[in-house]
Amino acid sequence: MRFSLAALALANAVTVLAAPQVDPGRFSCGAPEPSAEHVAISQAFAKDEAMAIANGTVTKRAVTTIDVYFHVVASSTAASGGYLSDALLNAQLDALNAAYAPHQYQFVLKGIDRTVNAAWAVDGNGNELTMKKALRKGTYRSLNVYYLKDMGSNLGYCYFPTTATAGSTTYIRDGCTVLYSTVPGGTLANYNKGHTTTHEVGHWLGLYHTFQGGCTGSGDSVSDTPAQASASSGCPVGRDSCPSQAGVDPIHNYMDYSYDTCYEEFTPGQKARMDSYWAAYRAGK
Ligand SMILES: [Ca+2]
Ligand SMILES: [Zn+2]
Repeated sequence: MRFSLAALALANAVTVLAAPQVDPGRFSCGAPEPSAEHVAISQAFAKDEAMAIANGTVTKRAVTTIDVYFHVVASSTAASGGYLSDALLNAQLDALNAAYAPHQYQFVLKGIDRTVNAAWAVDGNGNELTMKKALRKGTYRSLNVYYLKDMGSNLGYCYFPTTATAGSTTYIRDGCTVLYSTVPGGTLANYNKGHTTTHEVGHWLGLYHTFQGGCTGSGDSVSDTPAQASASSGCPVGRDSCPSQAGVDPIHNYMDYSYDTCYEEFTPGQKARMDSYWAAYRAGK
């Protein structure tokens, strides 16, 4: 992860003063570093998933349908203020569905709302919970995505599934915050095919970055994503940042940091992990 939660808060505190622009050459995700406890849960899932494969007892799932609420939080009603149109948001939904359809996840758009609030439209200045208290819809199995005008140096962040009591801070905070210009047809070059949202929703479904943990140890706790020393940038075909480990870097994986046009897949192991987290933490909630 590029940012710990504390570092993220600090970076964003600086953002308020300096307002650095996103480096268009670089993807950057602000999802929090998974806790040791969360990694232990992923490791336990990994064991169960491997055993199910070995025993031939993998549960065949029907399509999982996920209700989605898109919240546009803009600084003005101008397109340049982040005021996304229905057409752009529908294109975003299509991109998300195209990425997840091979893994039996379907996203159904339940609502779009738009808020013009210059303070809320800038991430990291202490308004996250207030904004989400006002806007969040559905339950813990519903996906809420907040499209903001200004995310500082990040393109997005999202929270991992965990135990969350309705009404708690953890519950209210749940969801994804994404830079408005990353939607298909958006203005952010190289990252405007909608897959920042695809990447962030991967976190929401329990996935870590493919470069989590670097070359050694349990990495991202998924056995079929090759170990990776650090995030990729662009589309570096053949990159092999852990030469002593099997496989080249998974640069085409949605959980790396590649260009949108370079992203192609989740692995069967990641699909199994999303299913494990969904069943344990979000289904029926
Ligand atoms: Ca791995
Ligand atoms: Zn990420």
